[in-house]
Amino acid sequence: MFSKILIANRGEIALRIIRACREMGIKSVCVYSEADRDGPWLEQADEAYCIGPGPSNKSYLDISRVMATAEVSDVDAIHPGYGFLAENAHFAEVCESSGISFIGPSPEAIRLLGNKASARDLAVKSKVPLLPGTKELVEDEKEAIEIANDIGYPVIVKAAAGGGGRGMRVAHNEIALVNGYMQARTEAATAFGDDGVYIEKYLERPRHVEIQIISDSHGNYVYCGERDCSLQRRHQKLVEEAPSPVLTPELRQKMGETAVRLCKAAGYVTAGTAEFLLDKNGDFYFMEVNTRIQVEHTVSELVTRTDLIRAQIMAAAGEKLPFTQEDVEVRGHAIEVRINAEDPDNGFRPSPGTITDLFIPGGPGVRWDSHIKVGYTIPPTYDSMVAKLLVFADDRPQAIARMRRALGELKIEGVKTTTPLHQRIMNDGQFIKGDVDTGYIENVLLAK
Ligand code: MV4
Repeated sequence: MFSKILIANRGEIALRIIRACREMGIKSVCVYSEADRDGPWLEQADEAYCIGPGPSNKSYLDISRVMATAEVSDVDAIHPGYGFLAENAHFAEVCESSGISFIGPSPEAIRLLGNKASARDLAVKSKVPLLPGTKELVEDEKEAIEIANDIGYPVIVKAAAGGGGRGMRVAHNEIALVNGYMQARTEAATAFGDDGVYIEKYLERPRHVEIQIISDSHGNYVYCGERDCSLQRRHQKLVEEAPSPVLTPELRQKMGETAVRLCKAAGYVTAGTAEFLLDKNGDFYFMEVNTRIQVEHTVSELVTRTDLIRAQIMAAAGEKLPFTQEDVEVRGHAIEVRINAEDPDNGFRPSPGTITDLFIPGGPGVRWDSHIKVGYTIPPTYDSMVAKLLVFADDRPQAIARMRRALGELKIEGVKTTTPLHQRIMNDGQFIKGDVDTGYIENVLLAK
């Protein structure tokens, strides 16, 4: 097992990884930027080193600064968390060639699955259900029109190098397609330095259901149930829950086995998430694999009683997973809300600043994953998520009641947060019925 791990991240996920390390008897080393000098998570780490100025490209994304600290502090492994360098195949390669374990997938698996077109190709070969669409990249608008006529409108043009909703254009007719095709290519070239695009049939207002998988280098693959992440705004998730209100045990098993089949075909070892869209008929379609630990991994931890960060570390160290598929049953119901320092009444504008008062919810079935404390100044430099509030209960109605209670206890003064919006969601009739989809927040709740 490793004796020391460097955490190339910040905030709540840095603290989450520190906690796993401490429980495993592993020393933790944090790197941080000048904007994060007062980060409360740094006090919890065994060592912390400033590696540069606030802007991410001069600190958290600067591979040479991260690696120099890894060498000097003599760590065995690096945990990238999510965001920053987590899905950077080159970084994983640099770690490997420096004799430091990257706690994540191999560079080959990141490349294969990170490109949505090659992931789609692998899905076809692995008999994973997909929406009708292209087998190869679409080279010109004439070809785009032919494909769209073939599969029928509406269609969606997606950047192969994109993901998480970036570089997509929906088209309901030929004129929109010709425009969307060019826009998607231009946007992809600028954003990702790769203008490859593919086309798929567009599914209107699906549910977003993703499968958590974890595997080790001994060929053990386990799926840890699903998460329903349909409540999003502009591709930013607001609420995640497990199990999905609409999945049957049969469908869960089918989606789980599908996700495992795909990850096995990719030679994927570590935690990962296969994202699917689910339609009204209960048919599911593969979208993409997120080759990292995700923000909402916590929801799956609660319903499967696993520790996914611990499992990730064990897998990276060459050990066997501490559980098998037979051990992992989904029990009870978990809900997570993301508390962002944003003003929901003003277009979700970031609301950085100093926390002047704080009451953290607790009691039965409540989990608080956050790095904030009174007196801490949330910098404007990074993502606005400041806490994940989770509840766990026997069933969904009790989990919702518990979340209402926990949100009622929560007090964060000094900055605006998404807490009032979450109160509204937990009291919304349609959410309570479980009758929501990916368009719900923008088209229904915020339009009310
Ligand atoms: C789609 C889709 C409808 N049809 N693909 C957005 C994130 C990316 N992973 C896939 N996305 C979508 N792909 C087809 N063929 C609708 C979305 C989508 C969406 C997906 C999940 C959660 C929220 C969403 C919001 C808008 C669009």
